Amino acid sequence: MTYAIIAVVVLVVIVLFVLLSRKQEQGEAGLPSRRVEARAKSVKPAHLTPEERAKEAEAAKKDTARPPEAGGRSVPAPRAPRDVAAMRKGLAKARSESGFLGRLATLFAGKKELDPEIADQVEEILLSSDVGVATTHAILARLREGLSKHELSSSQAVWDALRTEATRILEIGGGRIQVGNKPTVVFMVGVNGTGKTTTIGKLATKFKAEGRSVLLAAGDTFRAAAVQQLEVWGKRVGCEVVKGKEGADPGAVIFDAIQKAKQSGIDLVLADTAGRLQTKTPLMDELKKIARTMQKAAEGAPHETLLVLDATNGQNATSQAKMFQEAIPLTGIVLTKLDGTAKGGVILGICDELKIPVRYVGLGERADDLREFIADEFVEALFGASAEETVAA
Ligand SMILES: Nc1nc2c(ncn2[C@@H]2O[C@H](COP(=O)(O)OP(=O)(O)OP(=O)(O)O)[C@@H](O)[C@H]2O)c(=O)[nH]1
Ligand SMILES: [Mg+2]
Repeated sequence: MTYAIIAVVVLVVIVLFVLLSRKQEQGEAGLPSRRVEARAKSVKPAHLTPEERAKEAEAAKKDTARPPEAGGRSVPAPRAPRDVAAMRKGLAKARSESGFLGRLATLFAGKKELDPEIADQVEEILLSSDVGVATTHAILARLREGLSKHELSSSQAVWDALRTEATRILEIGGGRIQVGNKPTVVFMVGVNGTGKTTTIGKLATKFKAEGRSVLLAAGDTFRAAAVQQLEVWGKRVGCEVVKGKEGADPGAVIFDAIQKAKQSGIDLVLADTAGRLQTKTPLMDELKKIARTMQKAAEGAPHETLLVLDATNGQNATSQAKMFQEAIPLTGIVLTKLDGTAKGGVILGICDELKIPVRYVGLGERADDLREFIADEFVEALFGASAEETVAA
């Protein structure tokens, strides 16, 4: 009898022990957010080398864009995505006092109470920064809604809302060319002077540095200078340039280039085209014809059709994008000369209205002034505080 009681007690203790340990496991599993939070807290901001810090400090001197302070509280800068410093330096004009972001920052700086007219003032800045009417109104509708519901009660909240909107608009894909096919054929199009040939040189530099073989096709056969410009890049980067006689059929030149690339096992063909034709053929018809010839040379070619737009053209760049999009299927945009404009809002309008992803942005004339477009990095470079500002805050 005594043994039976002891056996029952031991059994009860074992069952209780098993039940308790299970509950504990469930309890831990039920707190994922706390664990994520703890992990997030332990993530340190990306470490900057002394060189990068010096660069940031230099850029920050001319720089006025920074998140405002909410009621005197300094706001920690979000974790920096990779190499924001270089992007920020290229966007210095947009962040300057008279620039797109600089003007927005000035509007909010040091304000504890929000002016009821703030939405109108934001609207004026967005419109005059080439964001475009439709996109400005879409952003403003959300902002006004938040303000009327008192969800956006501080300048920091409005700033954050604007930043979130920018990220939402820009996160439609984009980023680098995928070199899947051999050869991957990239067709560069755009009106004259936007930076097609320069971008080809920059792209060739980038891909050669990654160990890819690159061939350049001189599809702008209408000007001898255009071929020479490409040859200079070819020499500099160390890749072959396939060209025809002046006035030759651009499609035929690009066809030859693709054939050559196939025979030599080249990874990437970058095909240049004219932005303005000296013949009677309209530009869009000529480009459609070249694309058809490319298809005959390699299956699926062109694998990328990149429209090169000059950011300093403002709203004209948006009209060009619409025009090209109607004529040929575009796979992405390269937005050049962002370093040369204080506006820079055109990128928001294009992504929002046309939904064409941005693959690269041009931030200068040098070979390494082409940056792969990453929405997070771009938004951080525009809206985020630089290292110096964060230290000062
Ligand atoms: N500041 C700055 N200048 C650039 C950028 N990209 C190109 N450029 C300059 O813009 C000018 C025109 O560039 P090109 O590459 O010749 O333009 P394109 O589209 O080939 O012109 P066409 O052949 O006439 O159609 C050159 O002086 C380039 O150095 C950039 O991102 N920033
Ligand atoms: Mg050119």
